[in-house]
This record gives sequence, structure tokens and C-alpha cells, in this order.
Amino acid sequence: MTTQREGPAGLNVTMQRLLHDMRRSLASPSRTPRMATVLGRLLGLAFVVCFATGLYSHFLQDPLPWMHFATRPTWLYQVSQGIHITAGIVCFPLILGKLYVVFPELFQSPPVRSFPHFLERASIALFVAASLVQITIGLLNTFQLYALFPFPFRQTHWALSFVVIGSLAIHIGVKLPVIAKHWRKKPERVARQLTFSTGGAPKAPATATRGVTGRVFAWIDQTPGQHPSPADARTSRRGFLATIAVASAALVALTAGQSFRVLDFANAFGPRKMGTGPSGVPINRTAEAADVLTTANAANWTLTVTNGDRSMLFSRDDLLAMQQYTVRLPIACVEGWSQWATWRGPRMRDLADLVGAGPDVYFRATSLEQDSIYAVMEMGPEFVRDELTLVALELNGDVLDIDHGYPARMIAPARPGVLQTKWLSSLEVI
Ligand SMILES: Nc1nc2c(c(=O)[nH]1)N[C@H]1C(S)=C(S)[C@@H](COP(=O)(O)O)O[C@H]1N2
Ligand SMILES: [Mo]
Repeated sequence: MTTQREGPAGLNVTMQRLLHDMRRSLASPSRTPRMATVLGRLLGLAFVVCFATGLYSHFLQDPLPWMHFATRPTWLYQVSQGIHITAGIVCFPLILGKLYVVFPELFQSPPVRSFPHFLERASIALFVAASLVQITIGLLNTFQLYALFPFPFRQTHWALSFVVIGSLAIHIGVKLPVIAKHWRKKPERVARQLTFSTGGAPKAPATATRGVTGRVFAWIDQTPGQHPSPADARTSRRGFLATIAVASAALVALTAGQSFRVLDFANAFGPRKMGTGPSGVPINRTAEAADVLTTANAANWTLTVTNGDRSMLFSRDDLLAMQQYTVRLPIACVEGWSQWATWRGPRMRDLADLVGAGPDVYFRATSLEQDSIYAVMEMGPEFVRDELTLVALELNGDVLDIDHGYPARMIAPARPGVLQTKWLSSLEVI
């Protein structure tokens, strides 16, 4: 480094002083490393829960060749996805609270001290940006507002999840000493003075205790009259936490009803209400929207079941003539809403047996619907052979409504709604 003394150095000092004053003016009793740790823990937990449930949902839809999935409990996916969406929504108040707490850190002086320091700040910038985009597009998706962003939701959400989890890991690594130091609540006497360092005035070498990372935290000057009394500070911190808690609880109460029946009465924002729609089940996409009104109502409709060169055609009456089973299973949409229903029809495995399909075969189901990501679905043997997997012909005691997939649709346990293909056209061994 060169030692220019005059112009640039003077400017540097002015800038540092500005940044320093900025941070001082932003000091608040809630802006402490302890608060950052408390919120960070909750946020980290929410991210990890979202990541795990997201992986599960992703691989159910796009399994790797060796993957097999649990089919019990039948509500496994319903609960997993309900948690995914609910935890994602709670991230909003947590992340806003956390950003409020660490906001003064934005004005560190000097802004970049070293290459590792640059990397640290860059990783945080990436982390914040990726997280905000991630939870925002997730929320828009639960409201089916895909049109609001010009990129494919699933691929983006999937890719960003690794950016978020990766930068979270880096962030935790970098902040580990601080997190460890503030993991447990400090005795009141000490806690009231622990706050983000103001960095020490430029030129005056910092005499304050150096934080464990070498600089981040120190003792702030307790100039009398300038700072709230310890009691006031405590009240203010409690108020801050209570605000975040109330916001989180309200969001859960007003949206989680779409996934969890006990909260249905309060479901104000969740886009789907339980018990609405034909046969008391909400509709994801109507027959009209899927452009299948003619083909699904055609009198000569048949379901083609194929195993190699062996093919059988089933009319709806043929399917009704088979042994009928009644099952209670939920539709559990990736978007978070879910609804239990009673389904009736022949078993998938009976159809597989009729075409001589072995116990380990995968099936591909094709819908009458054309050019849609829902038009084709694949199903592993654990679902094909499950006694609860039906080609459903009835829903809640009614003939399947055209919007629910008449003449026949798939229903299987512990699967995402997207895989419960409506308006079936063919089933074939792959
Ligand atoms: N052919 C076809 N099947 C489909 C869909 C679709 O759009 N087309 N939507 C899927 C999705 S995303 C869900 S959540 C369920 C919803 O079923 P429902 O509309 O009968 O409630 O159907 C699934 N099956
Ligand atoms: Mo769905």
C-alpha cells in the first residue's frame, strides 16, 4: 500500500468519520449482537426447515433413479409442505427484524478492511439478496402469481435454495465466535452494555475491548443522558421481540389454515378455503382452463393401460366393474393448501396386474391435457403397489366432477398434488 498523506487520506478520514457518526446515530437498545443472535437462530432454523422440506418436495417430483419414498403416514407430504410454506412465511418478519438489528453494520468504517473482510461482506450481501428473492417468489407462488416474475418458478426456487443455504453456512462460519459468545443470555449488568461497536473514531486508536472477531463488537461509550436507562433499554428490546412474535403469529394464524385444518376458520390470506368447490374440494385448474372439456366428456373415452406390447383399453364402465375401494387421502398442493377427501375407484395395482406388470415397475401416467407440465407424471413401484393408490372415479360420494378429473384421475398417498394427475388418458410401464 502507498502512504499518500494529503488528499485521498483526508477524504478517507472524512468518510470514516461520516460512517462512524452514521452508526452511532443508529444505535438502539435492540441493535445488539445478542438480538442478532436470537433472531439469527430462529431464521437459521426456518431456512433449514424450508430447505429440508423443499428437498423432499423436489425429489418426490424429480426423483433420482435410486430413490424410494415413504407412503405412510398418508399425510407426510401434506404436513411437510404445510410446514415449508408456513416457515417460509414466518421468514418475512424474522428477516425484516434481523435486517433492522444489523442495519448499522452496513456503515462499517472502513467499508472494506481486507480481502477476507470483503468476502465476508460480499457473502452477506448475496445471502440477504438471495433470501429476500427466495421468500418473495415463494409467497407469490402460493398465490399463483407466477405471472409477476419472468423466470420459471421451480428452477429458480431450487437453484436459489442452494445459494441461500451455502451463503448461510458461510455466514454462520464467519460469525461463529459472535454467535457462540451471545448464544446464552448474559446477566443483565453485562447485557445492557453489549452493543455493536461504533468502530472507534478515526485516527483515535480503539481503546475499547476488541470483539472476538477482532473488531465487530466492543463496549459502546456510555455517555450519560445519551443512552436509555437499562430498564428502558430492556423494555424497548422486549417490545421489539414482541412485535416480531406478534407479526409471525398473526401471519401463521391468517395463512396456515390452508394447510392445517384447526386454523381454517382464520384463513384470511391463504388463497384456498377448505370445503369450497365441487364435492367440497377446491380446484387447482378447471377442465376449461386445461382445454379438456370435449375429450373428457367424450362418450368413447377409454383408459389405455400398457405393458410393453401388451395393451388394454378400459371404458369408465369397465373400471367401475372392477373391485372398488374407498380411501381417505388428502390432495396436498405444493403451493401449501391441502384438503382431505374420500376417493373411490379400482386400485392401481389391480390394473398393473391385469397387464402383467411386475412388482418393481415404474408407471407413466398421461393426461388428456396437452402441453402442460401436469400432462405427464411418473410413479415408482412403492406408489404403484400401494393399496391406497387408486384410479379414482368418485370423490366424496359423487361422480368425479369434470374439474376434479372426470372420467378418472390418480390419487396416491404422500404425494404432491401436482402428481395426482387429472383426466387420465393412459398408464404405461416404463
Ligand atoms: N391434468 C392435470 N392434472 C392435475 C393438475 C392439472 O393442472 N392438470 N393440477 C394438479 C395440481 S397442482 C393439484 S394441487 C391437484 C388438484 O386437484 P383438484 O383440482 O382436483 O383439487 O391436481 C393435480 N392434477
Ligand atoms: Mo398443486
